[in-house]
Amino acid sequence: MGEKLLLDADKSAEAVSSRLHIDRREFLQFCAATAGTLGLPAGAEAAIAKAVEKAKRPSVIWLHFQECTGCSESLLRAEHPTLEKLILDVISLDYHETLMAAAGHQAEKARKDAMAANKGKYVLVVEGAIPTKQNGIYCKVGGQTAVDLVKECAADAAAVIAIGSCASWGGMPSTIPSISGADSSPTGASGVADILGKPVVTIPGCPPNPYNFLSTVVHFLTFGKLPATDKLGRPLFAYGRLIHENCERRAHFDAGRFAMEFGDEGHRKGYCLYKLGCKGPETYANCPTLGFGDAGEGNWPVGCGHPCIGCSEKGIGFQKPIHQVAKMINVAPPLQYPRIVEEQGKGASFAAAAALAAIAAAAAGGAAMLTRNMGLSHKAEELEKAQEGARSNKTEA
Ligand code: FSX
Ligand code: SF4
Ligand code: F3S
Repeated sequence: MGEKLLLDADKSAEAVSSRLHIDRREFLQFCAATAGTLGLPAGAEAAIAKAVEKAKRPSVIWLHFQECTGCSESLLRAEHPTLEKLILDVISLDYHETLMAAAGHQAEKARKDAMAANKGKYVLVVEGAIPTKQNGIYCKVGGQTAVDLVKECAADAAAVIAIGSCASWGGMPSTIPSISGADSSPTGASGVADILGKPVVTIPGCPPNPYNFLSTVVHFLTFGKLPATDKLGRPLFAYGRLIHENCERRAHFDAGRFAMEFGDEGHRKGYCLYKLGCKGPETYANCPTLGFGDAGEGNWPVGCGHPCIGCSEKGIGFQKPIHQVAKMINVAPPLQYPRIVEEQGKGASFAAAAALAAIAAAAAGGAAMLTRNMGLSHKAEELEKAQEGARSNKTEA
């Protein structure tokens, strides 16, 4: 960052830290992390710091429909104090059924007042799916159906954000029961875009990563518009890549080392979970790079040893059986990884193995390489054992 930008960021941090009672350094770290998550160039943290300092807190109306409130919980339960402070102080949360003190008519009045006072300027956040069957009677708030409420609140909103898979595309409540003749969920649970008939920004995940929501809001504050999205309304900074592309177990996948059962040797050694039904190869999300709950790297489903169930992906999460293997889409073999069959420091050198893997992958072509590796779990282990044996024979000799 240039000296002027550094100074600017520092000034903003000073102001924000006294306003929100958070540590200056922590705030600057937050700005840098958000800029990184958004994929912004160096120096953007200064713009973010300034926006948080100066921007008038936008009014936010937050609706809850068919859901478990996990989206709100994940925002509020994050370990990092900055998160809850920022989310509650940077925006003006004027209506949120589970967080507001008001109830009944008072709460409804707060929503209507905020909407009238900020007409055309407020942000509407929707959490939960919207039931459509039988005129939407399965979810009512203050006597109004979810369908009517979301339409009313969206009419004068500056932006609509669907948080969580339920609001994005129906999520768990939209699961079609496996009974003959069923072609929709019992309540006809739908996503916000389907109800409004226009695209909205979606932050899918069950629950979604709170930092993806926060970064979207910060983008709105800093640039006055929502971030670029794909055709499903998902911000590209968070959902532009497959989980499989950034997974820390990817080297095992490429080397054909898979956990075959929960608790087997491969599982305990942290091998790839593809054969246990991991949906990372067909799920777009930044879970491996962001992690969850501020608990450090590796704290995400696959990092903890559970296959990704594709909770953020329409047609995969809650729909495709957990044990079913993923469809391989858009897989590029990572040239930067070494084969992991050889141990580092023994046999082939790390760099040599990496070079060999790169040449082999490039020569064989991604698809061929992947197909070849797919059944290698056991062969790789046999090969490893044979090499281990050869090495110990050599040492003994
Ligand atoms: Fe729950 Fe939210 Fe899942 Fe849905 O997150 S965590 S059921 S996405 O709407 O509350
Ligand atoms: Fe990671 Fe799953 Fe891909 Fe294996 S299949 S590399 S565990 S995302
Ligand atoms: Fe969900 Fe898979 Fe991420 S299960 S949280 S999309 S790793």
